[in-house]
Amino acid sequence: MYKKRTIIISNRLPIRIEKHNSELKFIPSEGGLATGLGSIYKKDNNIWIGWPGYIPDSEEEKEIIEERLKELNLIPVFLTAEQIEGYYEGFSNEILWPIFHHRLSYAVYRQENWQYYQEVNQAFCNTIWAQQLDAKDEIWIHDYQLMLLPRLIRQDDEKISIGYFQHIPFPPDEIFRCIPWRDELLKGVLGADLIAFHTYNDTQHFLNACTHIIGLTIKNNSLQVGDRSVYVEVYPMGIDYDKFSSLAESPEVQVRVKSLKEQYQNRKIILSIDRLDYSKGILERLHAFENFLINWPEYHNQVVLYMLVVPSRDTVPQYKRLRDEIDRMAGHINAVYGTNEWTPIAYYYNTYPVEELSALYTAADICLVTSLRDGMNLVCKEYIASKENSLGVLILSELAGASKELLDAIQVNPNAIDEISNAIAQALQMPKEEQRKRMDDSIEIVQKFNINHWVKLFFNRLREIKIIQKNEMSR
Ligand code: GDG
Repeated sequence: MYKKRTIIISNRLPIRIEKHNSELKFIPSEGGLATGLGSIYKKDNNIWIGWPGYIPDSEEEKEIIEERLKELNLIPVFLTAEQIEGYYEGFSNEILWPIFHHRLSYAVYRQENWQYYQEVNQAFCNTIWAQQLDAKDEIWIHDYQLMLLPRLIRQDDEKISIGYFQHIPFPPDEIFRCIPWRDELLKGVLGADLIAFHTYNDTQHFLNACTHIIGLTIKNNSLQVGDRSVYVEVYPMGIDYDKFSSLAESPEVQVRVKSLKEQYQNRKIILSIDRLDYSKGILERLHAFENFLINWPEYHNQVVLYMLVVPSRDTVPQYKRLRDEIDRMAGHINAVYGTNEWTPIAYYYNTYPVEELSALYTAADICLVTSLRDGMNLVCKEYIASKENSLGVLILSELAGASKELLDAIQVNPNAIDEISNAIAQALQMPKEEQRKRMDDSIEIVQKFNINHWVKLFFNRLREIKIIQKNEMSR
């Protein structure tokens, strides 16, 4: 009897390939998604398909990579430098990312990048079909780089199970309408049986786009796409709770926490960690911190803003400009408010091992998340998971998906500079008992709705939907 397979597809494989002295190294990704889906793709004949993030320099090297990845249940889609520029940097990151994060003026519409986007989505589809799929197989596609893929797969198989999860927000339909290729993008995603987002608002925006832009109707809680029912639902992603809570208690991390506290001489540590991205509100945070220093001079020399910015997309012009602006602002604040004894901002543009992140989370008195738009934001959940045995306060943007779950955080509007600086003062003055109570309530949520729970719920529902669809067809 045929054993059904589960196939995960995302732009990037959960691995990084590096070449040192002509030797290839395969470094597994530690990201939440890789961990959560690890128990699935590594099992039986299941696989994960994606770009390996590496361009082989010969056919021979390509074959070696394919062989090595196959042993790990990973199947690569090799892309050329032009394809990466057009499909990934050009279309995904210069059209979809800004539009989906409400930055219309940042979008750069180029017809040739649309061609690349279609070409690469087709290349993913070809790789999938080369695996000789069966109608019983299940496919889970991740994120906005692959919006056309569900339909491409569906065209060849009416029955196969397809789920699509979008990790970034879906914008209101009038914003989405700005994209010249919006109809094709919507129809592409609608090849899936279950389309999921982090928040209820995202699902509503997607449904509005489908009804207002391409005239679909909704019946029995599902979109009617030809004679198929397509379900659009909310699945807020969680983190690997146990990993972060146990890391925080590990001797190695505890030693580092102690040294961080000593280094900052018991000043209160305000922590922020983000990829370099204009959606994360890094400049707004710096303005708010400066405002805080102006309005609460009694906290001079008592706090430090530890700001870790992780390098990302810095070949894209807006990201490069943003980086320059952050450098300038952080330098300005340190120069104007700093003294011989005290540097207000410890700013690092770097990537750290997860143990270092854990030490920062554990040591931090405040975690400051000021995203202008964020699908979910996992950093704030990782902070909470690190706080079983230490105190801390989360200040969270109400425009991050996580704000819908973490109601015990101090929630702020990231555009309201005064509100953020007041929130910093409120967090610093919060009594210990209140900190503990709020943190314990948040821990309960982050622990329960963890990454494994998310994966399980999604697959259970996808299976349920296939049964509903089958019953509808036989009626
Ligand atoms: C997208 C959506 C959504 C960060 N620096 C280092 C490092 N990280 C890890 C964090 C965290 C992850 O990166 C960042 O996740 P976020 O959720 O905050 O943000 P995006 O990268 O924008 O992710 C977002 C997410 O997808 C999931 O659906 O929540 O809204 O934009 O896990 O720990 N990890 C290591 N070193 C670093 O320096 N090892």
